[in-house]
Order: sequence, then C-alpha cells, then structure tokens
Amino acid sequence: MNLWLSGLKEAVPAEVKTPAELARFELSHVFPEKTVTLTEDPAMGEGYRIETMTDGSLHITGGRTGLLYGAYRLILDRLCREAVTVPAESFPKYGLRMINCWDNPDGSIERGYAGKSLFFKNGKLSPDPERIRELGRLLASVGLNVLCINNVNVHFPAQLLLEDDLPSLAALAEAFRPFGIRLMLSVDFSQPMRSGIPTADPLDPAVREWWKKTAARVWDALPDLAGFLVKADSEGRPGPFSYGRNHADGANMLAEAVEPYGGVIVWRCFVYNCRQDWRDTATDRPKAAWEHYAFLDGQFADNVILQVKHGPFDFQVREPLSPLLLGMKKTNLAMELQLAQEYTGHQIDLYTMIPMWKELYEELPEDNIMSLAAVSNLGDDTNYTGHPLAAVNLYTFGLLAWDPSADPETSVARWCRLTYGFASAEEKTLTKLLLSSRRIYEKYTAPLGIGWMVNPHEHYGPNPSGYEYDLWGTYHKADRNAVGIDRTEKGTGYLSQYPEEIRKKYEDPETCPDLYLLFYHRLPYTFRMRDGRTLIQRIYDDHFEGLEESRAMAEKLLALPFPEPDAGVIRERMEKQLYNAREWCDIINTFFHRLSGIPDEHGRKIYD
Ligand code: GCV
Repeated sequence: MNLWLSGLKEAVPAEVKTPAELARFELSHVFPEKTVTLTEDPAMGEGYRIETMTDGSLHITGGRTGLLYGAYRLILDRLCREAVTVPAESFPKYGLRMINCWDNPDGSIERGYAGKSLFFKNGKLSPDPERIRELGRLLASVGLNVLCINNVNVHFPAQLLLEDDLPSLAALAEAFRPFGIRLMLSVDFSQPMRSGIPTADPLDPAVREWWKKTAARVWDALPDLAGFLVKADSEGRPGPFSYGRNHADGANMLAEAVEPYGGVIVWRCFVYNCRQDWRDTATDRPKAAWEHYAFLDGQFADNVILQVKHGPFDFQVREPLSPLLLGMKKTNLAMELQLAQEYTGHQIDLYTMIPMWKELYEELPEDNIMSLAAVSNLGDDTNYTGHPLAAVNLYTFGLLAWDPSADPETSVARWCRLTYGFASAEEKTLTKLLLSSRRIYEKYTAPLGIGWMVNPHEHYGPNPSGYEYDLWGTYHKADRNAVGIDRTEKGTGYLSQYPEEIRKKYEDPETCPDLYLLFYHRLPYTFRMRDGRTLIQRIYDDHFEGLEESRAMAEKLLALPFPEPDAGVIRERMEKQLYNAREWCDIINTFFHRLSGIPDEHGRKIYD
C-alpha cells in the first residue's frame, strides 16, 4: 500500500543510504528503457534541472536533494501517463516544508484520526523500518523535507528524547536521510528544571548554559537536526511569561543555543487566554496573537521562525488570514496549516483542503512567509490517513509548499490518477467531488464564518452552544434577534489589526463577502444579504443544501470503482458522514429556528 506511489512496485531497500542512490534506484525501475543520468551540482541546493540529451536520454542536474526531487518529478509525470516535460528547472519556494506530528511517547496522537503513532510505542521510539521507508518516499516524492515527530504539548516522557533516547532518535534520523528528510523536535521550555536548575527563566545564565550544552549533545548525535519546535505559554505549556519575559527573550535564548549547528527555533504563536470568563466582553480571542507578537517585530534572532496558524482562531472551516502573517515584515514567518481534520470531519467526512489554502494565498503575498508547516494527518493505519481520500491533503500540501502557485484542479486530478488510475470520466468525477467537499462540509456545519458550534473537546459533530459558556473564548452570542460578534472598529477592534485594504473589504456588512459575514459582524436574523435573502434564510438554505449535496456526493462517490480495501473504508466513512451531515443540518436549523421563531420560507422540516 503506497498511496499515490502505488505505481512504484519495488520497495526501497534498506541499503539505499543517500538521496542520489535513492534517485538512481527509483529511476532504474520507472525508466528501464531510458538512461537517466545524474550530475550533482551542490550550488543548486534543493533545486534541479532536467534536460534531454542529443542521444534522447534524460539528464538531471541538481543539488544533493535536488537530484531526488528532479527524479520524482520525472517519475510522477511518467506514472501520470503524461509526457515528461523537459527542459524543466525548479527550486522550492520555501526552504522548510514541514510536517508537525502531534505524536506522544505512549503511541497516542493528539488529534490523530488514522490510528496510532508511526514512531512511538510504550514510551519509546520504536518505528517499523519498512513503514519509515514508505513514509519517507511519500514525503520526498512531493518535496517535503522536515518532520517534527513529537507533540508540541511535550508530556513526560517526551523530554527523554533529548536525554536517554538520543541514540534511537539518531537511528530514526538516519533512516529518513536518503529521503532528504530532516527531523525536528518539539521541546519543553521548562526542561532545564529536570536537571535541578530551579528556573527556566530565559535570561538566567544557568538556563542558557543548560540549553547550549544540550544543543551540543543533541547535534553531536543528529548533525542534520533541523531545529526545535516550541509551544510556550499556550494552553498550559510553560514559557517565558512565568518569569516576566517576552517571547523574543524566550525564542532568542534557544536560538543562540542552536545557532552554531545551523539549527532553527520554530516558535508557535498560538498564544491566547484559554481561561477566559465568558462574561468578559473586553477580550476577543482572535486578537490575542497580534497583541502578543506584533510589537516584537524585528526583535527575533535570524534563526527564529514564528509559526502562525493560518487563521486567528484555530483551524476552523472558514477563518480569515491571521493578521500576523501580514503585519510582521521584519520577522521570519511560517504559516501553519492542519492536515489532521480536527474541526473538519476527523478524516471521516470528506474535506479536501487545497481550495481553502488557495483562498489564504489570495490575501497572503507568497514572500511574506519563508516556510510552510502542516499538522500531520498520519497514523499507523494501513492507508496512513484513516480515510483513503484524506491522503490528497498530504500530497497537495507538499506541492503547495514547493510551489504556492500549484493549481488545485490539476494537483487533485494528478493525485487521483496516481492513486487509482481510473479512466478519464471517473477521474474527472472524483476530482470534482474532492474539490467540492470542503464547501459542502462548510454548508452543513457552523454558518458563514462563525466557527465552533462543535462538540467540545472532541470537535466532531454539532453542539451549537457547547462552548458558549466555557473558558475558550469561542462565543457566538446568538439570542432571539441576532448572532455574532462585531469585530470592526466599533466592536472588539480585531479588524483594526489588518492593513487598510483588508479592513475595507470586511468592515461593512453590506459589502463584506457572505462567507465571512458572521466572523466579523453581529447581525439580526432579518439582515438582508446581497442576494436578497435574509440571514436566517441563508442559514437554513445552506444547511439543507449541504445535506442534499453530501447525499449526492455519496451517490456519485460510491459508484466509482475503488479497489478494496479502500472501497470498504470509503463506504463505511461515507455512511458516517451522511449521519453527521443530517445531525448538523437539523441541529443548526432547529437551534436558530427556536431562537428566532422565523420559519423557513420553503416550509422544509425544521424541528420545533
Ligand atoms: C496540540 C488546539 C487543539 C490542541 C492542540 C492546540 C495547538 O487547541 O485542540 O489539541 O494542541 O490546538 O495547536 O497547540
């Protein structure tokens, strides 16, 4: 089972040790009739150039890993039955193309929907070498080059990765090396305290010294470790705030320790008050990241990257681009996406993400960020992603991280072809269904950008007021007249964190794009949308349509000739999706109907 690489019949042997050896191995099987020659040009780094020679053979010139990426380019074109496009030259847009796994040492995965960890079991690293080679191949084939293997919530005994477990970690790093993949580790900001230091204050000399010595030991064992990933002062994690320091103090202290080894500190900006009193109207959670970081612009060391979730909340179906990604011009930034379908259907409901990512790029200049990261959707299920069709998100994430101008339709169609090799009409159907899946899911879940409304903690299925009187800052404030929070200057002021042109686009409910209406505005149910419908009618319509469309999607999808075991898994998950869609539709419509007392203009069934 090798997902979109099912056309590669030979497993990568353990003897393959370098990217160039891997490139030769792969090419020899896919181009047996043709000589493909390789020349390493270190100056090309991760880039490659492919040319046809006068004798008709192909030649790849590239840096150490560039050769491998060039080889996969040729191989995927060939497996797609497309003419190999040469001459071709390509360099990745972002140097760090990262997958963040939220795997715990006990083998569980926070927000994991595809089984247990591929790396950990019973408190220890114990990967299956064959699966690591399969995974490495998948990631390399789409150009991904950094894998953070442990949860950003660093629970004991994950700290041991920097201590007793270093040799096993070094072995894992070696296993990924032929695939051009470097490991990264999530670290516990308070870890020096495990060694008897009474504080983790980033300005304390003993703490600084501890991190320097630790970095020296770690990089000695793993010379190509990419760096450390840090969640600090967030959802109960330790951080610099406990010592009256800011996050530049914290990140720069770690950056100094890893700098001699070329390491980076990827510092997450997911910082907000997760103990908010729901009665407190002065605090608006989406404003938090900006308030914690914007004033520090320009103060971070060169080897610090701030990793910012794409939206200001937390991976909802529809959120605007985080203002931090537009406002910190003097800071290295990474945008964090989430392949794990935490709020987007748990890898049960179909949800193809590339259309959503492309919307983010409509407002994000490509050069504002220097790296792209995604929370992993992987686990030890045979098909790696739980739902076989969820693998499209991993594949397209790789393409986007290499080249943000990747076209959604072509990318998804190629994934379909590589994975299933259907006839053209069936491939078109599947491509279309996948591309429409996000919008369908959006229609039957929380309306028009309001987000949340999910079952608390688990985050699957509807519960309109599940978080309403809770501590997490995620309120909709629906009453009998109106719903939403005013985030304009007249309201919480969140919108003021954006540049002028974005403010203008969203500030007036009359002109604000519909799908963001309830993210930015508090509106009466009788508010007239631009198409003439009332807000409440639009909510009802979207939900009925979402349910109908998911039924139509199921019918078309289940008629496609998927092979087993995928066919069975797809059927089983689609049944659950249909149940979920109906629950969402009926519960959201009933919720708003009971509050507003306004009937559906079309007289469809809503419960009293
Ligand atoms: C790893 C959300 C998730 C948490 C996750 C957190 C984060 O709150 O529900 O499981 O923790 O985001 O991104 O750090």
